[in-house]
Amino acid sequence: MSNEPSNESSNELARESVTVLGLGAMGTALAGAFLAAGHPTTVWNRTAAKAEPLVARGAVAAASPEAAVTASQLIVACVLDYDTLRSVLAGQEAALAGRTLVNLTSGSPEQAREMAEWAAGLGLAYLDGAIMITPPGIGGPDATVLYSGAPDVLTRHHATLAALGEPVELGPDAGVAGLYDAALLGLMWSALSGWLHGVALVGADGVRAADFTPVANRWLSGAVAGFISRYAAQTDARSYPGDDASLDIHLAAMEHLLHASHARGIDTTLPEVFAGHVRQAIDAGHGADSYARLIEVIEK
Ligand code: FVH
Repeated sequence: MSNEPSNESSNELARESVTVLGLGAMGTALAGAFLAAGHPTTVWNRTAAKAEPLVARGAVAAASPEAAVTASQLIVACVLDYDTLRSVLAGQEAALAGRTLVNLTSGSPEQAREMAEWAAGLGLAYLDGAIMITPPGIGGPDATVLYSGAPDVLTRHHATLAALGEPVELGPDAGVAGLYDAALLGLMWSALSGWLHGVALVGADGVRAADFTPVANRWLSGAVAGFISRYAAQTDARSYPGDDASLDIHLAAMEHLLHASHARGIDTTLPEVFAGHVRQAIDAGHGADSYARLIEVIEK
């Protein structure tokens, strides 16, 4: 019998160790994904009992942040906020030097840049990240994680971090992942509230959300995604030819939506917001331009 390791055990040997700091809903999902991908995983959480289900799956529970930090070269953190992470890492500066911290805690671009500066002072490689999915989706096909910061970190740890979701690299400025996060969440809330407005509107006439939603999703992922791509080019060029649909046409359609909503007693706050933007642009003489013209209203 050969002494050579099988392919499977060589792969096991190749999987790097990782430490996860924070076992809330998200940290637990992250640690679970690393375990599922075969990474030796050390975990630490303020409330130690949350580590137990992961230990049952093969994780090692560290008794202190210091033990967690020294267990792996790669440390992935996901706690409440940046202040919490700084408090967890306080006193670990010597242990952190020479390691890599991937911070998937949500925060502002400014907090990320400050954290990157702090890490640079310690000789700690720092990558900031933003998770664009909820915990049950981690490791699944719709999971995307945005990263920005130390350029070589994602390259070195790509295979490990890919266990969480598709890694998207956004360059060396640690603040950019958080900036995209805020922008994309704004987009998500606009879409969700727009969809709920639609559900309320059709629901008032007896249509179920389950019947409306496939039509809404087809519209969003096809035509609306296409409008966005077209208007991205116009926005960058600061030129908004209204050759597909002018703001005058949009406002007329918005008046129909407002009328239908009023007639059914539905809250009109949301359509009033975008109708307000369109009216401002039309009042400034841009009624023949495309919807992309509103960037100049929004930017002020
Ligand atoms: N859940 C989600 O869908 C979103 C998706 C996008 C990214 N966010 C961000 O992820 C961070 C953690 O979110 P979470 O959902 O895991 O939150 P919780 O389940 O509430 O867990 C919070 C963890 O933070 C620990 N923690 C809180 N305060 C302290 C402290 N003073 N010292 C040490 N640890 C602390 C908490 O520990 P414990 O309460 O279990 O002892 C949890 O581990 C967050 O930035 C989201 O915005 C999630």
